Amino acid sequence: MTLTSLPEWSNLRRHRDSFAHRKLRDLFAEDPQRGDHLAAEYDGIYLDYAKNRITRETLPLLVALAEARGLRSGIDAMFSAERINSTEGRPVLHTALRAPRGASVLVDGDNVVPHVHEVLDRMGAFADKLRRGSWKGHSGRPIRNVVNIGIGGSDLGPAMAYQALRAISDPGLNVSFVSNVDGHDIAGVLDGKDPAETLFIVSSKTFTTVETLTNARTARRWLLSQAGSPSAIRHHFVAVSTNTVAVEAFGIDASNMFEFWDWVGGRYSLHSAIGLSLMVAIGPVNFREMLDGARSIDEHFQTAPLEQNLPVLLGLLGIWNRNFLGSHTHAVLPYDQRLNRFPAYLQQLDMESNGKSIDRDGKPVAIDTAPIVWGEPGTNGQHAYYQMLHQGTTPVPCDFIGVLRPSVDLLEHHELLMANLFAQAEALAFGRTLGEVAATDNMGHPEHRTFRGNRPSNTLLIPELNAYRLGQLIALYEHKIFTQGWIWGVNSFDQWGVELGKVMASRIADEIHSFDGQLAGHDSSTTALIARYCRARQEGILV
Ligand code: G6Q
Repeated sequence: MTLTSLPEWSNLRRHRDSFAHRKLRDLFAEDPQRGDHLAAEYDGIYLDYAKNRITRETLPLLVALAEARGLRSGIDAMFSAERINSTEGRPVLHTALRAPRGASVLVDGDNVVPHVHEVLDRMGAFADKLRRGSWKGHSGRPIRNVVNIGIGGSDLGPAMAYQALRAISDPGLNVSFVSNVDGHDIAGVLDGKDPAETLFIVSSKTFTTVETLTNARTARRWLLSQAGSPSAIRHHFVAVSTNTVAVEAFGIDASNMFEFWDWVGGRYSLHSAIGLSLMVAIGPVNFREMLDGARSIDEHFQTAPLEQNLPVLLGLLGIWNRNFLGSHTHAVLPYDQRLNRFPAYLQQLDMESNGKSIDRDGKPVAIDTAPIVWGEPGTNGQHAYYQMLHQGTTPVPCDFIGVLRPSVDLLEHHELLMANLFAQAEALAFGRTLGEVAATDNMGHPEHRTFRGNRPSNTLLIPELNAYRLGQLIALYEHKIFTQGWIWGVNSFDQWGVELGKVMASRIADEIHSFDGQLAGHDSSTTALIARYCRARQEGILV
């Protein structure tokens, strides 16, 4: 049966229509305990979802939909290594990356957990050596700069987590990330660094990604321009990949390679060796705490009843907002500057996973799938796009994320920060009526100073931001996305749109390279653009 022909789907539509005229204001007024009832908590994470446009009847109906779509068996299928990534014929096992030593997850009869821990141990030994200063560069000096070269899933996770956990990072090591093929990226990172003290971690699952290989070749030339002999490479380059042959072909010794596996999707790979740069920064103990945090949510996702299951709740509320209330976008608003890359990280995780319009059976989907995910840390966004959140024509469901205890001793700042978070969620939900405006001021133009309210949000509160809590947050959203993808019936674990992008530019790059005034085979707009660029190049306008 298709999703929209399920009785559970129709029940939800009827339910929506039954209270469409009631606003969040009314719902709160009718149910004074709403804030306590529409909330859930697990292992320190508190989720308030009372400011969604739901009643107490909504959740059971959403859970019934999840059950009708076999969410429970989908979760079991993922954890037990069934090949749920059907278009690539692979299991989906980022959860095995945080399984404890001694656990068993079988892929083709082979327990992958010992391999996971073997690589984690090698990563730990390497990270310790770097952090102690006993890994030396070609001239015998210790490494002070670590540069991760990778893109997409091989960049966003470690870069986001490094920002989040800088407070516990080794101050003696300068960790940077290069992703863009735009030379300004690597040039900016290399500027002022000494090759003799710099180590590159080339992170690429496939080791064929043109951006990463181009940056890695530039880094190699930069090193060799000082070091001279290619024998220096082994002191300054390590690789993280599934592709040993390509790593060796690049000139990196297999003993300097940290492996992961094709059952780890790029955007789900932070907890694999792709997290090596992060582990170097925060140390192996903290890295394992991040895995522990993620495992805590994995266990919760597997075992908690659906109506108390945090990732399931987030997923179901997302479906409610997307499919029943027609929201096109979803804002992630961390009220914590350390999480400033978290929205970008989630953007990939969510939009690359569920940005699909063909279902698992190869048929076009009949519903909207992934919303546009975006966001910025508060309070900065308040002085920019929140205007539209409050008074624009398109309601945007928001996730506010707050951290109870900051890691800097500036209480005045933190209290203002948290006050702003609470105030924004409240203002979005309740708005401000004409009567309220008139009662509080008479500055004129009262109609411009009213706010319709009724704008939904979740608020997540975590006790502090450390490696464990970050691991929890990551797994929470990973499983939220799984929940939605499973119910929508899409494969959340392939990315053919990304693959397309990887091959599209190469033909034009060749044409630019051998441009002789003639271009064939493109539309008139593309031809004019390429020709304009090539002429600028010929005229020496480009440096
Ligand atoms: C992630 C995507 C994509 C990928 C990058 C880098 O799920 O597949 O973002 O991570 O394209 O790929 P490589 O790691 O193979 O270089």
